[in-house]
Amino acid sequence: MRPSFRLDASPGVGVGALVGGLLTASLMALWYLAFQLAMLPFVPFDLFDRMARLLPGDVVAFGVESMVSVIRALALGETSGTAKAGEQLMALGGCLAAGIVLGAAFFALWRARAPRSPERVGAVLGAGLGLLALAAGRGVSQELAASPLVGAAWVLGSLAAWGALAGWAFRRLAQPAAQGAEVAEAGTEAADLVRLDRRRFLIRFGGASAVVVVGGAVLGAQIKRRRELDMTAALSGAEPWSAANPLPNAGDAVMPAPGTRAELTPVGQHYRIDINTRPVVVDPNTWRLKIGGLVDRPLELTLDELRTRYEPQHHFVTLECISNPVAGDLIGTTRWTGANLGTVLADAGLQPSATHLKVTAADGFYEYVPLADVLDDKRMMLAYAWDGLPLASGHGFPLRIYWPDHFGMKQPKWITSIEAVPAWEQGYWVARGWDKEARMLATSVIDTVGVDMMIIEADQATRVPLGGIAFAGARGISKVEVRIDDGAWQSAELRRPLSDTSWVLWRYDWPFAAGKHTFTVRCLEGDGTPQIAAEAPPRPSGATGLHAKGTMM
Ligand SMILES: Nc1nc2c(c(=O)[nH]1)N[C@H]1C(S)=C(S)[C@@H](COP(=O)(O)O)O[C@H]1N2
Ligand SMILES: [Mo]
Repeated sequence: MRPSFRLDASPGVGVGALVGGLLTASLMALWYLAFQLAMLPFVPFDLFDRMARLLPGDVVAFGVESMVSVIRALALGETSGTAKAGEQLMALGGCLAAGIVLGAAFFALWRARAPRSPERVGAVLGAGLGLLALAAGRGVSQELAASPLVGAAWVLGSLAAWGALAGWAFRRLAQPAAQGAEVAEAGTEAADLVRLDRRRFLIRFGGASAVVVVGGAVLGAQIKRRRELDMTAALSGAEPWSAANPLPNAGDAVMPAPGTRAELTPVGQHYRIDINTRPVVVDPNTWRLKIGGLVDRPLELTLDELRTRYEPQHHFVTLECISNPVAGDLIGTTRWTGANLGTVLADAGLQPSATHLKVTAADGFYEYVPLADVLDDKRMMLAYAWDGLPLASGHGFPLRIYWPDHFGMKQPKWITSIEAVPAWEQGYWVARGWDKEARMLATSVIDTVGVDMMIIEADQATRVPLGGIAFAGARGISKVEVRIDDGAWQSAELRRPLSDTSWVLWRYDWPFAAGKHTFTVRCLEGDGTPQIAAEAPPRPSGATGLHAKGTMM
């Protein structure tokens, strides 16, 4: 095919990279706007989420651990929220980088091949990328509010337009307007004109991109803000349970040392860990819990049916992520409400050959739960409320499972189906190298050494209150001990816990002694088993080691 412009005038790969970058930034802004407007797929996050599922467990664990270490080392704030922001930045940066590389590659291709219509070739290649993006987004994409067809058309069309625009820019740069390509060979002055024309074009191109990027981002953010305000307004009538009710241990004589964390974690401050760059959005109108497999009567339950057919049960639960470092913030306590899992299963009629439940979630996450535990432990529930309010989308709306004594990785959020199966298999994180059992480990933490907060004068001695938490899953805490420097272990006072599966607040009034000190804490489980003092990293079975805090006084 004869090129319609001169090869030696063709723009280079550097210009291609620039054009690719500008177009990609614009496209991401439009994707963002469309996501906020109509829940159309946001391709950068979909690609990132797919990658997180495909990469080997070691690589993902290394990435997560590095991120948690950096966040803690630089004190960047609350771990899980910062980590999510980090993931989102990586997704956006990766997408932009891909756009730059693709722009360069397209220009290199067109320089070598010089098609008659780079626009058409670009559109076809872009649509090809769209197909890849769609394939990658399957099962992780959040296009739940829009019809899948509309979502697919949007991804294909927008990427085809991306390619066509890259092609158009290539032609426009290869074939400068006005004086045209002929002058390009006619001496320096003319070549200068070409260069000038190119520069003008690129400046206008960059300007237009900047307008699209800023416009898309600002509009998208405004829509998001308005929606959040609407949501707050809709919820404003609904108070959390804790706003109107005292905690069951309110009268306990042991008061937390000032500076100890809240005994009940405000839901908005509860850590959030999952395999998604943004909370999964489930449409409650179409959502059903499907119960099938080895049962006599497969069930499909709506959220209302789960709420009304079964007597709600409540339990104060401390949830912890297996990735939580010693004294980390990936742990929280709230009041869970749900339907008893055993009762719901009885309605479906379990067959004798069933030994496990495969619990699957809307994001493709899944876990296997032994039926023996379900039938034994009446606390197991299908939870739909935290602190009296429907689960937040980040915490699993509409439904999540509660399985006492097990780390969060065993407890799917956004549940869509429960299947009774005849054998155990590896769940999502087990298949990626984490502990098979993932039993919560005993841990104790010093939250506060209340030096400047409160000094108790009693028996002529000055006492400084120390306090924090101790937790051992569903196994309870029988003792917490504190050591000052290399001294003897001293018993702390224990506040009555909120439940048999919540953390315990402890307090120790330290007889003040001036100087620099190191405080260490340890606990014993309900049956006297000591907390593991040897240090181990979170992977693969959860962190162990004693928490120590140094202070200068
Ligand atoms: N569907 C789904 N459920 C999930 C996860 C997930 O990635 N997807 N992550 C699990 C992990 S690792 C933890 S620690 C808990 C965290 O629950 P939270 O975010 O409500 O604190 O959710 C669990 N349930
Ligand atoms: Mo986790």
